[in-house]
Amino acid sequence: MEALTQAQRFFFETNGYLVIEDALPPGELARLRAACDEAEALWRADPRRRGVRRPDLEQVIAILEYGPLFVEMLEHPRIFPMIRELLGPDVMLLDHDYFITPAGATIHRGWHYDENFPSVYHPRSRLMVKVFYVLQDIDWNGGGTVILPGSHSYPPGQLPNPDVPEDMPSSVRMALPAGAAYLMAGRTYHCVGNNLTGVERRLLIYTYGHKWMKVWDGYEHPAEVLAQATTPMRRQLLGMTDPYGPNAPYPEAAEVA
Ligand SMILES: O=C(O)CCC(=O)C(=O)O
Repeated sequence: MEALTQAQRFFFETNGYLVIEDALPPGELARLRAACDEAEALWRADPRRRGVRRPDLEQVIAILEYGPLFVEMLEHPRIFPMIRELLGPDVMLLDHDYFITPAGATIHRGWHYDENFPSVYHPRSRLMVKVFYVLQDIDWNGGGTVILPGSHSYPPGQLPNPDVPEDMPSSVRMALPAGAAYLMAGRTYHCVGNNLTGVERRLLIYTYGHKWMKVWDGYEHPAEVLAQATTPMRRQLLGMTDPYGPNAPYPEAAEVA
């Protein structure tokens, strides 16, 4: 059975992103928020922990290191099959973060591609897909990601970078309820929105690529995370398999000996 409906597939291929409104049921969302609160408290208590600490962005780098639930999220039963279908069976994790946009944060000329390799222009290939899990309601002015639909099929270097993110013509705002998720292609032009509310915005972000790519610098997995690779797919996702060897079967419940 295919993970994406035909309508979802067409939408993603045409627009370079896709919203899944009810990705996390209430119980799962509550567990995830509790785990994120715990991670955030640890991170705030110890400035040596890796991250970005700026008035316009707080980023807990390498969220997998903060507990097993974040590792389980790699293979989220609703979302991961969609990602695997979009990227192919050689899917691997590239980076993983917990993002907090502080209340009042404003972003200037922040539009960018995640997949910005000027010497590689293969508009019909897909190197990266990112999933954003929305942990609390995001208001219209609450700093939701601003996305330019269809920009993944433009040649790089041709799009403007307005000072106010929301001024980009034809852009859409990811103002979404808690429990939603959205997928975005690595070549889709996007920006963090201005958070004009009094509420912080919190998101979990996982970026997937292919197993012949390199895990992003700074996200190399420590032994405690690798020890949680209990299935062939997790081993592949964590970069523990031969980049050019056979792909992990999926679905696959078998434990690794
Ligand atoms: O926080 C966001 O809305 C977008 C984050 C972003 O730009 C990125 O992950 O590349």
